[in-house]
Amino acid sequence: MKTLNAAVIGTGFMGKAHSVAMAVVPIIFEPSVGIDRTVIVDIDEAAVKKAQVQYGFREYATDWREVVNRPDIDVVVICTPNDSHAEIAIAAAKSGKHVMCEKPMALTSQDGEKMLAAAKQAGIVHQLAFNFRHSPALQMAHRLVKQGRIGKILAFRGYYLQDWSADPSTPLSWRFNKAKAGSGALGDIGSHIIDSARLLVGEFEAVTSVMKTFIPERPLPEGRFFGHKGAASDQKGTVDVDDTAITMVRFANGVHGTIEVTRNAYGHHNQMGFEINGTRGTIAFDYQRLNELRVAFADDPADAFGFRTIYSGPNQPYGDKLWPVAGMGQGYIDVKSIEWYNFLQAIAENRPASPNFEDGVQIERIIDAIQASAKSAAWERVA
Ligand code: SOE
Repeated sequence: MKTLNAAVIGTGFMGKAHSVAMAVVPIIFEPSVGIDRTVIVDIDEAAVKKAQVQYGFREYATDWREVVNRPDIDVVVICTPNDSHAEIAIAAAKSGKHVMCEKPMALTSQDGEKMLAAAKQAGIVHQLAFNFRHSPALQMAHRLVKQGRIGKILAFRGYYLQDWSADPSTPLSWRFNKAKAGSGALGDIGSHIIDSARLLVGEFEAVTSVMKTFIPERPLPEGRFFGHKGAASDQKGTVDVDDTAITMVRFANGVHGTIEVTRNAYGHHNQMGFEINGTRGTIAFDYQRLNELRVAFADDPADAFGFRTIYSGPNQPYGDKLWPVAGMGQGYIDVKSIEWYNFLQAIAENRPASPNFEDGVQIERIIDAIQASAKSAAWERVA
């Protein structure tokens, strides 16, 4: 069996998550190609030396440019802040490497289009790390929708609520800086629920939105800081991105929906979810209970009518490879390893991965339309 050599760029939360998934994916899923944790890259030498040992890489490096041009590297995994995604992905594609890129794809849809063009020209396999869509229960929801179990879709009610930035003393990381992040809650977490909405309901036609920054200034971090919480200095800096975006959506197939995102909702730690109402039932998913799907069907018996919970397990896509009994529970790394299995199979079978840079560009266009609508206070069509 062929083994691909991977370079992971970035040692933060996502560098770690991808490294763990790459370590477990061969054991859980037996993909048709292997993956070797060859080199990990970060400009901070102390951090990358530590990560090399902790995450199990053969080598470390501090210059991504050298690494993406190495002939022995097959796959580049981009886990850096958003402003460097385009440059790294384009260089990696030009050098013929397959690319797994963290979300949101880029700072603008124009940058996303350049990444897509480079990937297409090079004929590489490209995937965007919208990991939540791979949650087994969410995949079950997708299957039920496709089977017509809830009839014709009437409405989609989506949300992604977090609370790590609700505290004004949370330091000003790159996630609060437009030049580095592109947008705030909208791109960071809104992109995930937009991805799920496109998967479950279909393409967006037009949006109308309000956006707001609740906390316009934050303390600057003490030292290098990439995380969600951390030490703050006594100097302050300006937040120039949104803390919330509330959007009404008109899908191309006529369905109406709403999407609310914020990182300032105390009590909601990582609550990505949705409810879909159809002519024959309702499906509800909430990532904080990621093994569960709440369903209510019009043909349920009258004496047991209302929501009930079904559990993901061997019955869901890829479930036979995971744990033997429904309700045993899947978690964050199971989902991340499903993402890796999909990517490796796409490479092995020489076919497009999903979701890929085409999806990423369309999500960036939706983000552009949401931002335009928040300015114009009108409905904006999605390009
Ligand atoms: C921060 O809001 C964040 O780390 C996102 O960037 C991730 O995409 C999400 O998985 C968890 O929260």
